[in-house]
Amino acid sequence: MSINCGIVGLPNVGKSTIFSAITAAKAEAANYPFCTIDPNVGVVTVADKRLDKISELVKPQKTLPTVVEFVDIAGLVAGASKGEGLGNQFLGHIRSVNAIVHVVRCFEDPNITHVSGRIDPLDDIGIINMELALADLEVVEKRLNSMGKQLKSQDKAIATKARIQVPILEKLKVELAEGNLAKNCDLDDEEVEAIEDLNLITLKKVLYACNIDEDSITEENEHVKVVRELAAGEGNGVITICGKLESEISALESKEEKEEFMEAAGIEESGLDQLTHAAYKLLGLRTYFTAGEKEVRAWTFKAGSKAPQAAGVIHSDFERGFIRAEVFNCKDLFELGSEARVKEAGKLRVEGKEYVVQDGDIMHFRFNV
Ligand SMILES: Nc1nc2c(ncn2[C@@H]2O[C@H](COP(=O)(O)OP(=O)(O)OP(=O)(O)O)[C@@H](O)[C@H]2O)c(=O)[nH]1
Ligand SMILES: [Mg+2]
Repeated sequence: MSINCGIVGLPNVGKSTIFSAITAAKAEAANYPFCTIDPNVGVVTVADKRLDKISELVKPQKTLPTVVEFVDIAGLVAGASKGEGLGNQFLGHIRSVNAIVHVVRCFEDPNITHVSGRIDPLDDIGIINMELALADLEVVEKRLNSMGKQLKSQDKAIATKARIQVPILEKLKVELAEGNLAKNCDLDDEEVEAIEDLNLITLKKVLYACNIDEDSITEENEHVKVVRELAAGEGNGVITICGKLESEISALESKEEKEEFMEAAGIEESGLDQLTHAAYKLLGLRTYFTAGEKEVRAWTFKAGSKAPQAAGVIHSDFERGFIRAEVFNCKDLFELGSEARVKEAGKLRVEGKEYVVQDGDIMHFRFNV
């Protein structure tokens, strides 16, 4: 399971600047609304000090971190859902992502055009949410229109599914048309599952990335405070990132230079690390490791997963043919220094199908298919 995030926001708020900085891919960035006309996809690795430490101890041939994929699309404007601007054409590219990164302009700079001519994060977020809701409305209406046939289908499974979906879709249609987000429509878990295949964007969790100026790094500005309040009420996440500095940092060659630059600017965690860590937190994701002479590797799984499901992240065969897992936590490895000593100390456990995998576990799966 690798996770992916879709980046949305108004034009010219710094989406591509942040995207390029974090992926060091060459997404176009220019002071020109709508310069992103192709979806840009970038894959980044998730920094994890524990992985480095395990590698130091195990000395494998290779070390593989987990990754997060980011998709950069063109800015959305009011009316995008009715064909204004270019953004809504690209919403299709982010329908299947796990989370939305919503870039909000929280920096003042008279040289950089704002589409509404003033900096107002709540207003900006409102415009984007309205467009996302209307884009989802289109999907819901399309599905509703095709329901007549399905309700009459000879295939019982299709007819039953349609009967379950119709009332949920009707409810969503009314709410989305008013600009309400699908996740605020009081759907219970079963209802959400029943319409999962629609991939509604406004059902996804959001991470607000406030693009701030240099002065606001050490002292939070008023725009960011407003976004924080909003996000807290929604159960969404917030990070602050200075697009301008991040792009300067990404241009530096060595790790030392980057660290020096960040320290001088007062940046504690790079934009990329902030983004990936916040996304993990927002989505309830955890990391386990596999460690052998050939390869030490980090894997992403959902908190609360039992051993077979966690094994399925590596390969579906591991889940299907799961027999047992040999487990110890990386903390034990760090304390004792080697797997042999972990074993001697009786810290290596054999766990079965009901074991709930913990963050930082080092897993060895036994399976048979
Ligand atoms: N002052 C300042 N300028 C920034 C910052 N981030 C981005 N910019 C500038 O804002 C302009 C637009 O940035 P982009 O990254 O292309 O914006 P975008 O959101 O991708 O825009 P579209 O793709 O057109 O929707 C560029 O001239 C950037 O240099 C920032 O943190 N501070
Ligand atoms: Mg762009």
